[in-house]
Amino acid sequence: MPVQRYDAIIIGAGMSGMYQLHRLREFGMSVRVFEAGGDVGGTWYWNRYPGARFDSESWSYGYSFSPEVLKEWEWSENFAAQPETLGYLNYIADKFALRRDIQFDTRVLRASYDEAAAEWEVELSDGGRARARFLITALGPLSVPTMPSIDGVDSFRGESFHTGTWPHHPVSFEGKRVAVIGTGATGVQTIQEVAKTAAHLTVFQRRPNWCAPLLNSPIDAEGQRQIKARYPEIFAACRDSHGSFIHKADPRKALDLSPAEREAFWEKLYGEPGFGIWMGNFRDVLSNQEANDLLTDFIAKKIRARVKDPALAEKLIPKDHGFGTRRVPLETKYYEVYNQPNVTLVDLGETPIERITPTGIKTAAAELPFDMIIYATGFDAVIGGFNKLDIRGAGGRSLEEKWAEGPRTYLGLQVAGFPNMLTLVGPHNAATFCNIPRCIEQNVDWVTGLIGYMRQHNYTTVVPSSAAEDAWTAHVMETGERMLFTKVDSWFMGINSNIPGRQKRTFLLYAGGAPAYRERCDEVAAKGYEGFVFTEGTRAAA
Ligand code: NA7
Repeated sequence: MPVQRYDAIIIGAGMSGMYQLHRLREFGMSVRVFEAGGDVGGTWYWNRYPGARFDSESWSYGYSFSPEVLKEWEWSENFAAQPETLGYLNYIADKFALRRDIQFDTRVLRASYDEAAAEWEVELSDGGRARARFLITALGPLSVPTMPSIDGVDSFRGESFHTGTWPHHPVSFEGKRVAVIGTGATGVQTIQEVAKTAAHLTVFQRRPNWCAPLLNSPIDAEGQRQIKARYPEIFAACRDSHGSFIHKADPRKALDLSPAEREAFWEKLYGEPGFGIWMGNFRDVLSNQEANDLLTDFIAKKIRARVKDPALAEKLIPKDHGFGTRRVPLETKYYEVYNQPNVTLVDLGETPIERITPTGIKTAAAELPFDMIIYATGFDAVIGGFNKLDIRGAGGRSLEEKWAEGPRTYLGLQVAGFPNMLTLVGPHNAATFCNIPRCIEQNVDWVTGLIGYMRQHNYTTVVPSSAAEDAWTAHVMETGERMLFTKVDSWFMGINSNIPGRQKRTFLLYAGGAPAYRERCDEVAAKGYEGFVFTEGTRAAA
């Protein structure tokens, strides 16, 4: 097969890859997107599990770049379900005729930098190869599902699915004995849905998470009108908030208030939709242990009030971390599910799983028969997609080896030694801890600006200096240190019990907040891309 040649290769046709393709077309560049899935959508293409939906307000989640899209598209609910989001991304792909530049069902297996030609070459799962000056990774931070490292997983003879690779055909739970392993944000959404129809649902919980009410609702015609009128205000509010959600931290400190004042505020937040209780709380609750303990006690009381069996309630209350220090799953009657006669909780702390058998799951206490096992066991987060790719930079250096002790980047967008590779939503980038499309737009607009600048100046390559990379990495660690979530095991910290070597904490996100991150990116650009090194001239690039 002849080598295909482009100006830029984008890996992934999810929200970031789609928008990057759209923006690079402005330069008249030839761009090719390679996508492992059969269509656009990324996360929303793969995660079709029952109950999958936004925890972001729908109208704060969509792209903001097109006034026409904002006028045309209407979300049916304040927190839309996965089929609607996938429908939205299909509508975007149609509207901007994106598919003609996307090659589906094609996984990039390897990417290597050819220094002499100043080009990237990728090897594709269809046996083809492609070359381009720019390599833009749009891999998604949660795109490599991980199965549990439990003996016998392959031996089960019933139906079994990982939530992140859910089948396209309808799956019925009716009359079935279903097991769900995992109680993260995904497990919680799945459990609520499966409990409605399964003959019996058994939840295998290793560690509970702190969940809070989603309080979803439909959007009526008047609501649609108001949302459309308020879009500029909505996006301005997101721009201004730490995580780009419409929920902005309250400037007061919990510890400065009386218990009655605190409780009243928390009651209000607990009764409101979305992430307000996490992102819109007092400004010290995620950084000060004493403040966090008070909030944690408040949420524990709520759980005790909602679960009828007190012993069961205690099992559902996390004891190893405070509220908000891991990803908060938003729920719709999740705790009430455990009051149903067809639902059982197995606490793996008391009775660990010994193995999966051909007919079910054997714990330390019993052998339980199942018709279906659902693995909601999470992802090789943030760096998993990069490691899977086998990326080789200048001098053949492996990115996985470079990141063996944790990621090192400049602005979470580029890596020293990997010229012209740009990492959308990469590690140490604010987009990883964000109402993600808001930060995706910032990332893509910034990368587009950089490429435009290079074209203007006839620059062939861009790469960060080691000093810039060192300084950014130190800054990421320093901002992380202030937050309680860096003291707790979670995927934020690169912990994955199912992957050898991933038991040591290394901070994968950026905790300085989206506004500060955007300011820093803008400042770097305004100073002629300070910290980046360019080479001039036209080499044999596409
Ligand atoms: P998470 O948040 O990583 O949750 C995975 C869950 O699976 C969690 O409860 C784990 O328990 C559990 N798990 C993982 N491996 C095992 C084994 N071997 N045995 C038992 N239980 C296990 O992934 P999600 O998909 O829920 O959410 C990922 C993100 O997607 C989420 O934050 C949203 O932003 C969207 P643990 O807590 O590690 O003890």
